[in-house]
Amino acid sequence: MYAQGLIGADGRTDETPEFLAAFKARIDAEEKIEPKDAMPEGYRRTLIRQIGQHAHSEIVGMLPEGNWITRAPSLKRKAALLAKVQDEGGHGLYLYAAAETLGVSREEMTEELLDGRAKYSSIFNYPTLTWADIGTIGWLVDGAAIMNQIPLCRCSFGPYARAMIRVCKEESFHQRQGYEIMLTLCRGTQAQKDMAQDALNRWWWPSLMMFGPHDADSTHSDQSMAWKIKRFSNDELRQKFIDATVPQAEFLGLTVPDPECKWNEAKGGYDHGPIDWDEFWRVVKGGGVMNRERIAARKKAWDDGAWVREAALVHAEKRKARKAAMAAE
Ligand code: FAQ
Repeated sequence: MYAQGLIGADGRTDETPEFLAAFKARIDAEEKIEPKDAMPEGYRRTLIRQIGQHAHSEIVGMLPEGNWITRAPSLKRKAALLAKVQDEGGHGLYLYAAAETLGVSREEMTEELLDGRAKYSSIFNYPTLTWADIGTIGWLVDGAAIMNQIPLCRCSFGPYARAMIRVCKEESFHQRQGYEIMLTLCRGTQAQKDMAQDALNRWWWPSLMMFGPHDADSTHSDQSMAWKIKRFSNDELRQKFIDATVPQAEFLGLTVPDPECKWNEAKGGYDHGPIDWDEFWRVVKGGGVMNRERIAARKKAWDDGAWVREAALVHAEKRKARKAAMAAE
């Protein structure tokens, strides 16, 4: 049986066993796959799904922190937060551009987000209630994002891998600014320390869920690892994150809200208690506290920006016509 694939100089590729074996050989040889290269349709679709969802996460991810820009406690904090939120917007744009090289438009991806066909990270459906939440997002959410994205710098698809290099550098600054907010709070008054602990209590488990379901329930991992899109499984990255983060919490004088979280000498890592996957799937399927508000905000931004997109298109058409007219003179 042949499956019809897109791409390739002629716009089509027959997915014969020989074609698939040749593609696999390129992957195994650590060659980068570029947009105009022949690729299996499943590879292309997996990348569009993952990069599109990643882009949506960056853009929706601006909302929880954007909520605190006007309330940041000092000018320095406001400037840093503003820069961070702008960085996330930039990440979304690189990622949409990387996905567009695979033959999907940003309009299509946005429509999929707005009508619920495309997901975005579960983490952004939780509310930011206090200033300590902003520190915790930088520390834990950007920390988890870095853990997941450093291996993506070695993803087999060139445009995604290259975009991740800059994204990871910026996420690293974000993580530090978050941790520094936490350090300041934890060295402050008892009330500030309590606020920091409360934020850690609310964000710890959702941060662990960012890595996706357990390996046994991860539908895409095996294929994505064979294609070297993913380099580590969800559970492997989650474990690395826990091992890196628990000592950071200890340094702050905070306690991770998991009584089963203990160092396990034999495995050389921390054990952890059970993750509430019912909560994860409820949030992913739209039942989180902020899902509706997040999508409503994205829809409003998309609708409000319609005139800008229309004007840009008309302007581009006019320029093209002017160029053609000049060339004909
Ligand atoms: N939330 O088979 P798997 C950031 C879905 S960026 C919602 O394991 P896969 C920066 C998954 O899509 C954060 N859905 O899937 C920032 C699939 O559903 P589908 C985003 C999730 O793709 C910081 C199903 O479950 N990062 O934070 C989640 O192999 C601060 C089965 O799962 C990325 O997107 C989830 N947490 O592995 C911004 C990184 N997890 O598509 C602002 C790139 C899983 O079949 C402020 N993505 N699902 O309908 C990845 O590495 C992967 O896509 C995973 C999931 C690891 C997220």
